[in-house]
Amino acid sequence: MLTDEFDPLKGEMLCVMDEEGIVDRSLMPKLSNEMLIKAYRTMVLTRLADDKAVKLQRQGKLGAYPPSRGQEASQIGPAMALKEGDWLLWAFREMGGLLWKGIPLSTLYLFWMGNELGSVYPEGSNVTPSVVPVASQIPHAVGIAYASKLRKEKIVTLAYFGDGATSEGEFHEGLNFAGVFKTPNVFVCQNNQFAISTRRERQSASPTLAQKAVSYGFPGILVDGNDIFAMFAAAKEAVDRARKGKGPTLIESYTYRMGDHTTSDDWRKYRTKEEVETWQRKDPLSRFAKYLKAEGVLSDEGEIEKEMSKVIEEAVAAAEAVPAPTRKDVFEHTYAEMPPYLKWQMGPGGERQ
Ligand SMILES: Cc1ncc(C[n+]2csc(CCOP(=O)(O)OP(=O)(O)O)c2C)c(N)n1
Repeated sequence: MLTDEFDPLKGEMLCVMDEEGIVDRSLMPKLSNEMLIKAYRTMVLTRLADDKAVKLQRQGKLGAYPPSRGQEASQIGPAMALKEGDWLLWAFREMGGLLWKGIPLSTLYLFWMGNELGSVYPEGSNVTPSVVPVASQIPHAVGIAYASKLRKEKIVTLAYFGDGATSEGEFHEGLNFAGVFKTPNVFVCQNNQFAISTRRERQSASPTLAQKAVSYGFPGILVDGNDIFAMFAAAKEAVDRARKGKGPTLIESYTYRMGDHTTSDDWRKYRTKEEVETWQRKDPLSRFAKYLKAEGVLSDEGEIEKEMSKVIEEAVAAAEAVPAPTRKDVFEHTYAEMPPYLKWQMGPGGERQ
């Protein structure tokens, strides 16, 4: 088991492929060429769609947007380990995981445009809407997993959250419950080194975040989050463990947010250009492309980029074609059945302030 081989208490980190190439071939997970290309295409789509979202925000077409540049492997690797029917919960910076799960890009753009229809996902996708209150998705994920356990369903629930989320009560409450009731959860803590401008070192005195799992009584593993293979391998093991009824796992993805916290932030105020450049050299996308080309799985990355740019233009056009939100939407999308006091507040045509 990888969780036995890599001890977070000793600071050991799982890495299959770094920026130089393969570190340890014996750790390479089994993935078909078809899966590899799908993963690469999703990574390219995420990178370009994320850049586009920042541009759209600058043009006044989106509200605030949290860029995910640099975290693509950290998100897509774990999502690749899920099966249809498994649940995925996210915060707000996980575009890659959602695209892998089949959420249309146009829906994600709609969400950032402030349209409630941007939280309506295809039936059966088993993805919950974005939650901005930090860590609030963790108890939800544990609740969903506990329910599936009680119903004896073989479903796994994966939740992403950031390093900042580990300082919230919900993190402790959720993981404590998960440990006691052995819920089928996979917790993916994306340690991108920052909670807005607060550095990881100011978040917790624990040398690693993965080791926090020890106190909850289940395995934790520290993983190179810019390595798609390591992220997939750790998540696959965790998903299999959860599906077999052996309980949860905490994965700390050691990565870096290359861009701003959101489009309202300016990273230059709290970190140096040199630091960012150091991490740019560890880029998960160029690492993966280099490997795929060396293995002869990828020949023309330019062609994929062109194709994905077209997908993005179509998604923007589709999102922009949806009528602008009205004030009524706030009322209509909150409950399956609107309670009387909300009906009163909304007024017959949604006109009451
Ligand atoms: C309960 C709560 N407190 C504060 C905020 C303001 N806030 C938004 S994002 C963020 C930082 C979150 O950091 P982290 O969990 O590491 O995720 P990241 O943004 O790095 O993806 C904060 C403090 C919030 N949304 N919710």
